[in-house]
Amino acid sequence: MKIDYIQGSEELLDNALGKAAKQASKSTAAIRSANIRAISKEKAKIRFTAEYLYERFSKIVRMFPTIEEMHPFHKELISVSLDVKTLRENLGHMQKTGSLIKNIAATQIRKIRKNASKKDAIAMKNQFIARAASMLKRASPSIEFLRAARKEFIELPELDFSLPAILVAGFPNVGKTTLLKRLTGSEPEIAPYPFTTKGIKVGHMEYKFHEILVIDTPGLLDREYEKRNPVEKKAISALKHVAGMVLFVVDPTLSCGYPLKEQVSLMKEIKSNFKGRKFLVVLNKSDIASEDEMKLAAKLVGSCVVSGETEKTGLKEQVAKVLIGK
Ligand SMILES: Nc1nc2c(ncn2[C@@H]2O[C@H](COP(=O)(O)OP(=O)(O)OP(=O)(O)O)[C@@H](O)[C@H]2O)c(=O)[nH]1
Ligand SMILES: [Mg+2]
Repeated sequence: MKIDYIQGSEELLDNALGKAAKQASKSTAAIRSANIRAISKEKAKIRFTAEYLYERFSKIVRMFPTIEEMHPFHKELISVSLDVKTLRENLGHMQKTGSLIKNIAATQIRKIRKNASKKDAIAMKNQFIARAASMLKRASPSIEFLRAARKEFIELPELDFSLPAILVAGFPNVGKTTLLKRLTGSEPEIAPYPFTTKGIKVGHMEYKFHEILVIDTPGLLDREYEKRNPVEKKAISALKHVAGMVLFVVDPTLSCGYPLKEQVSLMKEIKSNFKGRKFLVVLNKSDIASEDEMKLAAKLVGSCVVSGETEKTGLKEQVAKVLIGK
């Protein structure tokens, strides 16, 4: 989702003042009388500063989508990462601040029009800037909230829900993202620590002229929904809202840092919670797993495919066959 960069409050004021000063000089340059020109310039500075700020604030409000109109999947991803009520309140605060600044500007300009001297006009403008600055300072926490919220919105995955999809799930650090890379050739972030993937990442895989989505999800621990962190909750949202096959990744070695028993327990839970889905288990890291580790894992998970750094088992074909059925 596209949302333009949002300036911080200080940057916003600096830009507003800079732009307004330029516009004010330009718009009053033709006035002959030096005194009238100077007074008009102060009025113009007030007007252009207020217009700039009002326009920016309104734009911020317009850029955020209406939560109610979003796809349920996106809606849920947003509500696990931020408080939607606070988002609404902060957007309301933006709109109000913009209008208030505009009103203060109108009052100050009216005062200058009542036969103010050049000195008075400068004082009125300074008063306006001081009030606008203090309002921006007060709006600063809202602006910061919205800057952080923007990051969550732009990270929302763009999905074509009509395409067949593979959801890659499993414990943290078991190699889910590596598998996305193996299946799609994309270059996602992979690292030897848990919770590297913090959002839903999508890759595309082609198989016999079928376009297939491969959706990488953050790692899940074997625990109840209420105890899960927001990053885990995003994975659950994907499983809930994307009607695809589940590719459950198991690390039979201990290199991920989580016992096989817990991984198998999570596997069973996901299988029973998302019944009716095609389900395939991948035993990953076969290149470093011992024969015993592979045997034990295979016994505990039942039917599965094998993957690893040096594995040439036609993983893509095996996975696609389960999904497409040919
Ligand atoms: N030897 C070996 N290492 C692997 C394999 N797959 C992944 N790894 C390593 O395991 C670590 C975790 O890999 P990721 O792909 O980031 O794992 P993930 O499941 O996406 O992790 P999170 O996003 O944190 O949940 C990295 O150091 C990878 O290089 C494999 O088949 N063999
Ligand atoms: Mg990952």
